[in-house]
Amino acid sequence: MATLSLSRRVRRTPFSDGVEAAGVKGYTVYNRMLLATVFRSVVEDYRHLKQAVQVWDVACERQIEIGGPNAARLMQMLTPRDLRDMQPGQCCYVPIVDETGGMLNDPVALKLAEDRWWISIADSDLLLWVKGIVFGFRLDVLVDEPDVHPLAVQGPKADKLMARIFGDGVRDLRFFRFDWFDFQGTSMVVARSGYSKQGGFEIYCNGAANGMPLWHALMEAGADLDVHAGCPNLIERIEGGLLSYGNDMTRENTPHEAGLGRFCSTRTAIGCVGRDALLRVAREGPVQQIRPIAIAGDFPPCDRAWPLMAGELRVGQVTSAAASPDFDTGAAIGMVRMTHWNAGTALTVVTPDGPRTATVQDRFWT
Ligand code: THG
Repeated sequence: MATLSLSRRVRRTPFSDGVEAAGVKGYTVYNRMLLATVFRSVVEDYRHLKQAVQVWDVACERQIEIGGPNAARLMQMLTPRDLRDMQPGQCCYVPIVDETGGMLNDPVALKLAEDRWWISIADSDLLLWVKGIVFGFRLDVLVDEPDVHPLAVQGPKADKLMARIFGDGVRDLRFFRFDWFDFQGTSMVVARSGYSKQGGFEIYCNGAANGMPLWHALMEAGADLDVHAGCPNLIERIEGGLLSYGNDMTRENTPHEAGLGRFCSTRTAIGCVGRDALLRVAREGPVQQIRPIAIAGDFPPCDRAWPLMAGELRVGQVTSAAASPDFDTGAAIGMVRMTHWNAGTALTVVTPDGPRTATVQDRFWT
């Protein structure tokens, strides 16, 4: 395979030196920034993630800071999730939709204060949409990218490692809650969250200059815990049903199609720009939806949508797939039309290496 040429348009992160020194073997580009995809091998990384602790450079989860008197109003314009009960110190997974109800992003929102929020974005230029809304509605807020860089600490030994750096207080954090903790004199947000089902934290590293000191501190403190550099793991995230924006859903899909209806409360999300469109689709129900799919036999890496067929009829597509060692199956995420989305339905997925049997599952593999 050819290599991907780097340039200034593909940004390094404050942790890139550490990622390179740890022997990164593959990258993708996410929000125009480097994101590692493999260190030892995807399978070795997967096994290690499930039994030890990893430090992930996820600085590509760029932050959008929204500050000012209209901050809460703006946030509710962006998402069909009802944010009225959200408290400072809480994280929320929030589908972001346009005026047609199409998904623009699926970030984690952090409420720092009534008038100050961060949006920790997936891979799309959400900043431009937010700035357009602010200008068009003449909102009284400032929008920018703060000097804040997420570093995830994931795996069963994450609590132990994090307590050594930030103190036992981190152990008391509940899922999707955050608080401020000191690192070498700088206060940083630490949340119990992250893009794996193995448990762990995300440190919102305050100041790029603190990036490598934080990286080294975690690596040194975790030596006896077998800490290793890692990254979001393809196999583990598919097993767990964690969606990837741009792969598993795009602007063509509503949150309901993406299976994110449980994060929408469209009726009470007053002010959401996609509210009318979503009220319509929520009443009718989606005609296609994300499903876990088991694929029999081997298959190549999934770098494009693979058609899902019922005989001659195209009834959906597979958008993420990987062989699962622990569940001894091909694990995949697909979008399936309602006529064929019931668990147990046997379909054919057309991979570049040929057709394979694909069976709709009733749940993901966790
Ligand atoms: N953490 C932070 N920012 C992010 C991601 C992250 N931005 C980009 C991307 N990931 C956004 N997508 C997701 C997808 C899933 C989850 C978080 C961000 C997630 N989902 C849990 C689940 O589905 O089990 C829990 C959701 C809930 O119950 O609220 O964690 O990972 N900072």
